[in-house]
Amino acid sequence: MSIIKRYKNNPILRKDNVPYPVATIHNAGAVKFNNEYILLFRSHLLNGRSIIGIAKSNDGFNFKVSAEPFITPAEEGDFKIYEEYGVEDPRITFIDGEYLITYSAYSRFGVRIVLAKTIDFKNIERVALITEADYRNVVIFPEKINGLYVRLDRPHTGIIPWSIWISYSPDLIHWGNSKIIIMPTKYHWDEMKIGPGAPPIKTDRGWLNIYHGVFSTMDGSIYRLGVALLDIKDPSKVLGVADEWILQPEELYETTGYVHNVVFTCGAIPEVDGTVKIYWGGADSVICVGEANIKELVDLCLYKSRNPL
Ligand code: BMA
Repeated sequence: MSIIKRYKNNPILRKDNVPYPVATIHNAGAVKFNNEYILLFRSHLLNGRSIIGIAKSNDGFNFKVSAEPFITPAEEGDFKIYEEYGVEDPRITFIDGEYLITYSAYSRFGVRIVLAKTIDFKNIERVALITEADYRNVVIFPEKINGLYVRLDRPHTGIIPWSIWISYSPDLIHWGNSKIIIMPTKYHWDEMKIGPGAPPIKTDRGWLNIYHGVFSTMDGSIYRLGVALLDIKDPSKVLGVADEWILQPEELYETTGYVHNVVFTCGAIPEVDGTVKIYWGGADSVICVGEANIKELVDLCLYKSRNPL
């Protein structure tokens, strides 16, 4: 049996549930806000560029998409030239009374990460571009550690294979002291590239990091999900990386769509009963949810692990 239990009514959102014209709905950041579950998701427009929409739910399974998109490319100011080709793959972290949103901004100058903030999921304020080109998959930890903000990211450069790094910041704007923490493993399900998925989840045995890994085949790439556990006080210390994936494309809505054979996560919500709801995009076309037991994910990292580097 799979370690992630797919929700019986997957996919929970399809493009037909979006009240404006889109080709896809997928890759959602997720958070609880005032007893509601919020998803910020990526949609391709009918010109192939992406925007970010918002959906709300009382139970984490049945979502309603709001009438208007939540983030569309900036039309003026400093962000405009870096968002020209679209905005993608948002992650959400609640810290210091604010919801931080990190998303990919695409332009002719490459892909950069924008940090935005909201307190009400109605208005957003763009704060800064917090990477140069080329970075993706920035997830911010939900607590400061040793007085600093901490993030995981994935540089997107000529140096391969693309790996997961950690960086620190006193103010969320200036980041440094970067270290590589997890690298793809040769001849393994994640051998081509990996990247952080959901913002890390605090457990009593470490920070749980749900990430994606990619394997290249003659039929294109396969995106799967894996897990790693990082030390609570020093998250640059990897306590374990599970050798086995936790989710792979199997259902028709994951194997067929805008990009086939993709499960990709940007958000997961831990619950008080020790489970976690993991949200993923299926085939870059639909949004799915599944539940896992946090202890089982942690055990997989600790007792069935492979080398991080
Ligand atoms: C990555 C990103 C994701 C996407 C994935 C699979 O590079 O573009 O948004 O889900 O590819 O197509």
